[in-house]
Amino acid sequence: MTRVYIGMGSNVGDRAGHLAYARDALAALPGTALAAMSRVIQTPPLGPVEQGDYLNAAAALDTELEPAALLDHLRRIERVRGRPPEEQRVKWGPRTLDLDILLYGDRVLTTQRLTVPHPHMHERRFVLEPLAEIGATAVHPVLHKEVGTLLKELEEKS
Ligand code: A4P
Ligand code: MG
Repeated sequence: MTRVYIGMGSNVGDRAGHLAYARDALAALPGTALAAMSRVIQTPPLGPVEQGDYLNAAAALDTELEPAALLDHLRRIERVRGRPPEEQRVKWGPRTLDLDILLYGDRVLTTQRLTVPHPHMHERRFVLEPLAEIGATAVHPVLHKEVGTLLKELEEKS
C-alpha cells in the first residue's frame, strides 16, 4: 500500500458535481481506499487562457495500483466527465475535470507519461492549500520539505 495524493480541478459545467464524482470514482478503484478528502475551494484561474474560476480539492488514497495503472484510471475518470481527448485540449485551458498525481509515496518518477512529484505543485496555492489540509506532514521527496512548509513558504513569497 502506498499513500498517494491526487489534485483535482474543474472550471467547466457542474464543477462540484465533477469533483464529487471523482472522489467516489477514486474510492471505488481496485486495491484502493480513500483515506481523506479536503474541502473544495474556489480559486482564480492560473494561466494564459481567459477562463472561469476553478474549484480545487485534494484526495489522499492508499493504493496497491502502480503509478502507470493509476494514471490510466485518472484519464478514464476524466473522460467519463466529458473531458476531450488529449490532442484536442488547450494547454492550461478550461477543463471539466483534471486529476493529477501530486505525490506517490516517496517515489520520484520521470517517464514520458508521468512526472511525480507534480512539477508545479510547490508553486501553486490552489494545489498546496487543499493538500495541506489532508497531508501537511507529507514530505516532498525532491525538495525534502513537508507540504505544510511549502505552503507557508509560498504564502510568505506573495
Ligand atoms: N502527466 C505527467 N505527470 C503527471 C502527473 N503527475 N499527474 C502527463 C497526472 N498527469 C501527469 O495532462 C497532460 C499529461 O500530463 C497527461 O497525459 C499525463 O501523461 P493534462 O492534464 O491533460 O494537461 P494539462 O492539465 O492541460 O497541462 P498541465 O501542464 O498538466 O496543466 P496543469 O499543471 O494540470 O494545470 N488554475 C486554477 N486556479 N486551478 C487549477 O486547477 N489547473 C491548470 C492546469 C491551469 N490553471 C489552473 C488549474
Ligand atoms: Mg493536468
